[in-house]
Amino acid sequence: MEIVFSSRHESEPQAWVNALQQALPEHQVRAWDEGRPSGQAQMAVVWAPPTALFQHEPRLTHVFNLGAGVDALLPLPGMPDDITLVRMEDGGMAVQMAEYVLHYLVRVSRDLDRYAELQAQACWRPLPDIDRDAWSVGVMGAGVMGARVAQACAALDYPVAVWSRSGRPVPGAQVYAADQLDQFLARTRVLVNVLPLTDQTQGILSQALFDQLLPDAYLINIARGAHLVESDLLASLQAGRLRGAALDVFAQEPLPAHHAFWHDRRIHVTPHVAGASLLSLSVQQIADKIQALGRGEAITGVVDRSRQY
Ligand code: NDP
Ligand code: OXD
Repeated sequence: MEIVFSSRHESEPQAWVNALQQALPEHQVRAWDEGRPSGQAQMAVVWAPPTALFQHEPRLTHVFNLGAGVDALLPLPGMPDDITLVRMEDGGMAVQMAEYVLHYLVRVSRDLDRYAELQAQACWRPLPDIDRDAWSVGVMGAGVMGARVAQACAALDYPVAVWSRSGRPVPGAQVYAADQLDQFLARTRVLVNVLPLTDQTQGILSQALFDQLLPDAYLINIARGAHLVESDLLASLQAGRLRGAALDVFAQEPLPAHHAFWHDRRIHVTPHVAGASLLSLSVQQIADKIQALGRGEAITGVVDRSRQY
């Protein structure tokens, strides 16, 4: 079987091709070349592939996405409905997402930015002790990423709740189902978004939602930029409704140099790096799934196109 690799974001695609080939010696793996398509590929491993892939490779049955989110893949024109889309499940990302959230949670709840300011003035001034109960964390999304994030926060004794479509349980966290969003928000001070981007979740991080959080709230968005209504975040910060935000994802990436987020001291910006899929773990996962399919077994991580995740 021929397997093609196509990633617009990968600086070293050959490293992925080599690793996939090593893990799947019984198949032929090659970097997809728009100028020289074979038309014989049955499976593709991709991140933001060109639409020409689907025009020139009509035998594709499975597409493996190198990321967890398939929001950029689903709308690609020309992708046949009968291709099975398989997303990355963890691939080393979940622990990085948990680290990212813990970093900003601890930073805000332990006044670490204020200590940095005090150091600049050579000022030795202990601030009040943490009241951990006042730092309730609410995680939107209880999937692979959300569950790991919630458990990491719970392990540091922060009060944690998760909100998801089905109300899926997460050990150590209070669980809220889709119709309990109001109750979830009313007990949340640090809001973490790890939802997939779908028609239902686009623009969910809005002023109306921020207004329901506990006072002096903080936002951590590590899912997708289009979840956030950017002007509502700025208005909520201005109104003192939110105290700050850590943002890893943006409506436009790279974030334009003139964007207000770069220059607002209450906002921490990172360039979509909260969780990167790691080569060895990702390749092993994809190879295991391709081998399972070869044995006629079912695999996990298949995208439900009607739900868009
Ligand atoms: P999963 O599919 O494992 O989990 C998604 C969760 O969101 C599930 O709990 C699901 O509910 C819930 N959900 C989906 N739609 C809704 C809705 N309308 N209302 C309430 N809950 C909903 O995804 P992952 O955890 O693997 O990844 C989540 C997202 O994180 C990705 O889609 C991607 O956008 C982002 N991401 C960002 C990265 C970065 O570097 N910044 C890295 C990796 C991921 P249910 O459990 O009921 O299905
Ligand atoms: C992903 C991402 O969805 O890296 O995996 O954003």
